[in-house]
This record gives sequence, C-alpha cells and structure tokens, in this order.
Amino acid sequence: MSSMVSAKDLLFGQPVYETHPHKLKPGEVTPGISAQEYHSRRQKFAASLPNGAVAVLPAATLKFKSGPVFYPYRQESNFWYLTGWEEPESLTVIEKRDGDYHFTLFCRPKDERQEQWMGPWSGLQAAKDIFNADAASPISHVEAELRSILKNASYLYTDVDLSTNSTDPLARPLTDARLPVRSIGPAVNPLRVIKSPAEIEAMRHVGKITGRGFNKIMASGIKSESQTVPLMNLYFSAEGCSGHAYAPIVASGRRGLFIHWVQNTGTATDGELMTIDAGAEYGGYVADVTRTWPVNGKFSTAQKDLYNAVLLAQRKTVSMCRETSSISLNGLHRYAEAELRANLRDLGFNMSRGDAITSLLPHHVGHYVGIDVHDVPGYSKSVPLRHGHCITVEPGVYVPDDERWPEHFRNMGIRIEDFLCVDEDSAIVFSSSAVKEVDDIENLDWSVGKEAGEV
Ligand SMILES: [Mn+2]
Repeated sequence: MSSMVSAKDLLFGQPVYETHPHKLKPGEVTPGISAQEYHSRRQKFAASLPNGAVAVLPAATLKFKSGPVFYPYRQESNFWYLTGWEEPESLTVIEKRDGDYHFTLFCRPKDERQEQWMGPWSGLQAAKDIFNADAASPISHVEAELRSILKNASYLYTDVDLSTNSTDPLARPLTDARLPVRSIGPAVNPLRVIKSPAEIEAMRHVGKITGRGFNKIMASGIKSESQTVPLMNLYFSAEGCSGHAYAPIVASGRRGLFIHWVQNTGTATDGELMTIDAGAEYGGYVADVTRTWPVNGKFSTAQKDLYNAVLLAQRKTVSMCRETSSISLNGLHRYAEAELRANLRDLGFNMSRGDAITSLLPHHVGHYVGIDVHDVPGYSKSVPLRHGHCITVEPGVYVPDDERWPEHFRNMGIRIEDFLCVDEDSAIVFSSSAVKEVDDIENLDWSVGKEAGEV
C-alpha cells in the first residue's frame, strides 16, 4: 500500500529531499552530504576492518530530564557518520564481506498510532530507499537476528558495554558469540579526522554564519550574559542552522577567568571585557569560535595590550596550520605557548618560573572539530597536520588576582578562537567573518545596538 503513496506525501523522522527540497539537494541524505558519500564512508570503514568483521553500532538512547520530559535527541556520532540516520531505537550493522560490505539498519517499523503521539519516523522502507540499507529489520528482532549474523563472524567491533555487570540488553547476544571485541572509535577516527570537500563546505558555511552572529552580538553592546544566548540562537536558526552546537560560554568581567563559565548569569559593567565561546551547527557539523571584546566598544590601554599579546600568538599559530610546517596539535600548543610567553614578558609579566605559562594558559591551544566539538575523541594530537584536518586554534590568557602578575592586567580573561581546515601551505579559516583585530572590533557599527536599547 505504501507504493501507492508518493514520497513527497510521506512523513519521515528527519528532513529528506522529498519533504525538504529547500534544505537538501537531490541525492543528499543530510544537508550537504550525498548518499554516495555515506556509501563511501561505509566502504572505507569496512575496508579498514579484517575479513569477517561485524560492526554493531546502537543509536544513542533518548535521555530523560525528569519523568517523561526528555532532552533534545542527538544521534551517536559514529552511527551518524556512517548512515546519516537521526532516530533513536535503531541499530546499524556493517558486515565486512570480501571486497564489499553489507549494511543492515534495524529501526522502528511505521506505526500510525504511535507516530501520532511521537511524531513521524522513517520506517523500514525509507531505511532502504533513502538511507541505502541493504537490509532493514524491525528493532524488536535485533537480538535474534544479531545472533545469526554473528555466527559466521571473525571479529566484533562495538562500543556496547559487554562487561559482566552490563545492563545493556545487547550484551548477552553479543558476548554469546565469543568473538574478539574491538571498539569502533579507533577504526572510524582515521576516516572522520580527514574531512571531505562536502564536509569542509558544511564547516565553511557554519563558520560564516557563526562569525556574522558574533559581529552582531559584539556591536549590540549587550551586557547581559543570559540574553546573548537566545539572541545568538535565533540568529543561527534564522540563517538555516540548527541553533547552538553546544552550551555557549558567555563570561564578562571577572567571570572571564573561568574557562568554562556556562552559568551565564552575570551582567557586564561599562569598561569590562566580554568573552563568548559559541558555535552554530549545520548539517551535523559544528562551529567553535571565541571572541573577547570591550562591551563599550573601546579597549582600555591595558585591555588592548593584553588582547594584542594573545592575538599576535593566535595569528602566528594559525599561520602554522599547514602541511608544509609538519606540525601536530601538540606542536601547535608548544608553539603558541612560546609565542605567548614572549609577548607577556614584553608586557612586564614575570615568566621566569616554570609554571608561569600554565598558570596563565591552563588549557590546550586546540582540538579537532567536526561532527563533535571535540571531534574524534581519543585520536592522537601528535599526528602531523595535513589537508582535511579541521582544528581549533584558541590561545587565551586568564590573569588571576595575584601579586605575582602586573596589577593592571589582573582579573582579565581573554580567549581568541578560530576553527579552520589545514591545507597544503595555508589554512582555510572558517570563522574569518568574525572580526578580531582591535581596530575592526572598535569600528563595528556600535550605533545599531545602542539604538535598540542594548536589546
Ligand atoms: Mn574550542
């Protein structure tokens, strides 16, 4: 009977081309990423596994806040990377077969009555027709079918908790197979860490929107930390992004000394700095950007000196983000520390003690970025950067209220973060639309925000 219904009249668990032609192009499974690319991800993933390996990836589970109140759902990153499928109560199986792979998607069959309550989901037919599963089965059959799939397997790749006290219902069928077990991350990370042209394009897009959002917020002269969060969210959404990619950090005045101030309950007073670390999400890819600026639009001398010390180090570190420098993320960190140490010494900081730089800059200067804000978790930061590596560069300085440091810099927190793609002899800076030079910040059109009564 479903063959009588045109695809555009069907409802799915996520935007697809048939229902959202304004969001996706023909052939795309998720915005910007084609069915061909998802196929090639699975193919490369399978090719990296030993013969007879079976990878079992459960979807993320819906997390509840209180009683029946749930948090927004987000698919598990490796599951999403290999399928584009954004529903809970699903499971992906990828079997390596000589020279090829077989993709089974377990999911919820269409169920009109249930969907009336929960909203539509995609169902088995779409799993095959749109998401190109070779086979689709009801999630209720998963245990029995897994047992039969694993009968002839040689290795099991999974992140399901298989410990003896595991409460995961899949633990039994998976351990009963008595196979050598390996985790998914190390197998999929080498693929995920190198971004494809389509992924780079998605990140370029989300970077552009995020950067423009920063310029608007800066020039608004806004002083309330909590109000900036929905304003940026609205701007990101209005530009076609899915809002904030992560809990934004909005820290003014002394709160800027907290690296992860996410309470966002403060209000800046005239003459203080504000730091925002935020990023939009688009098509499953995130931006990660930080800017610090004076809320009244004019840097004081001390603010400008300290800001430029960080900016100079940041710019020089960005210029190292190229294949020809053969540098790793850890190498970048050491490079940025050395630059910042020299700049701070010039400003009168006593940098002679061994712990001086880590007291002022306690965090790493960068991380991989992509589907996750801290992308490819567990992947080495000692790998020489090459084309397709997308990373952040985010030196900062956080001057404690301590006699050890020059008085006029105490209680200032400054971080400047761009995210970029490493290329052969330069970097593609995705967040370049967010101004960061002192002159450019001071020359933003501050009158707009002032007229609007600081929003
Ligand atoms: Mn970051």
